Amino acid sequence: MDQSEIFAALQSQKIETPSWGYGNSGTRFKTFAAPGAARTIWEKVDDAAEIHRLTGIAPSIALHIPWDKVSDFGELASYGRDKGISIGAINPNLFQRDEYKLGSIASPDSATRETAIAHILECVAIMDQTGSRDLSLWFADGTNYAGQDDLRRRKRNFRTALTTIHDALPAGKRLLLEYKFFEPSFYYTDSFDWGCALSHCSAIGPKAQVLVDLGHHPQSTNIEAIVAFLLDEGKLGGFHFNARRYADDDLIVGSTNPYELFCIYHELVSAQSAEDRLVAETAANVAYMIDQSHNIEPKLEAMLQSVLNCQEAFARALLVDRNALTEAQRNGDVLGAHRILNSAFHTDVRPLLKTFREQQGLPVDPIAELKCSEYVETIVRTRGVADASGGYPTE
Ligand code: PSV
Ligand code: MN
Repeated sequence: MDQSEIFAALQSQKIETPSWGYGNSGTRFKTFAAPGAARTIWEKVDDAAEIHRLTGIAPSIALHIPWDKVSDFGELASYGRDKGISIGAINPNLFQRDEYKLGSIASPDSATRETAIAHILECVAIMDQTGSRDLSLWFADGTNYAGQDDLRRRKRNFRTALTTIHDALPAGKRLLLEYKFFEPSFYYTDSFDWGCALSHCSAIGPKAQVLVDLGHHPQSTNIEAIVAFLLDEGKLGGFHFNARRYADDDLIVGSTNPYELFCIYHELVSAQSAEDRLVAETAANVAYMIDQSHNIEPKLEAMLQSVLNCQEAFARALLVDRNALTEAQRNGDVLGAHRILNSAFHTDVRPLLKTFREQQGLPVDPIAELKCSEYVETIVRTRGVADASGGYPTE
């Protein structure tokens, strides 16, 4: 790729930020209130717009319902539009009602399953008002003990509900099914891994695809291999980017896992130019979303750093000498092929990205620009310190 092709690719990159990454959040031990953290979805859209202003590649925000519920979603969409932000994936909340103690769509209780389906269908209606393409589904459903429930019955209920939802989706909309190997259930999870999610998505229809959250795998899982497999099946729908040390830790994407992120982008870049049309189309439609709630990090700086880390990983993947790599692979040159890939990974792309930003009229050093920006000073002054939960009550 020459520089103009690389710049065209960098210009087309998009990363969606999550509404839940802009408000106060914490661990089950403590939520530290961050000065200036967004208190409403309107303020979250403002923050997303600031991240987009600084990077030029974060033009949408994902919503979590009912956390981000408003009386008029059309108004929210037009508020975002005025600021250059569109409403991205809609994430129904299927884990915070008392009824969901034994699960939502896989619950043994049919009334609970109906409640969950009704909530998801409400989210499908919201997608229409916001212009969202993707319904992003994560289920906390599972069991804690062997024998607690009938696993095959749960699987069937899960599949039946997903089919109802899939069939209710208008043309052009997608259902993205997430998986997670444990937590909050510790014995069994109904959508427990990518194979399980793929099997459901293949069975229920063409509008269903798998969503890969980087935090949802056991240690050492080769996530780029999952990505390659799902791309080849035409079933990779999107990502929830983050990084992990132990489990679903919500760390900044690319902080603990820069090589993994690079290898993932490498698979995506090669799929984008695949001869197989299904693979190329699937790669072109992948939704790149961040799923992180920061606890001690400054909110906006953490989100900005996350977007920039994705940009760096993508830029490095664009530098891979694909012809040389293919030849080395065909010749069985094990380490030669490995070195070709790694030489792109080890390239310092910061000068390239600086030139790219200059050319795009974007801030050359987005972190420095944020740190001295009037925006941060204003939100700290006007929003103050919002209530945070999880600590000792104050007198
Ligand atoms: C669950 O760990 C998850 O990754 C799901 O994507 C949720 O939608 C998100 O976190 C926020 O709770
Ligand atoms: Mn997720």
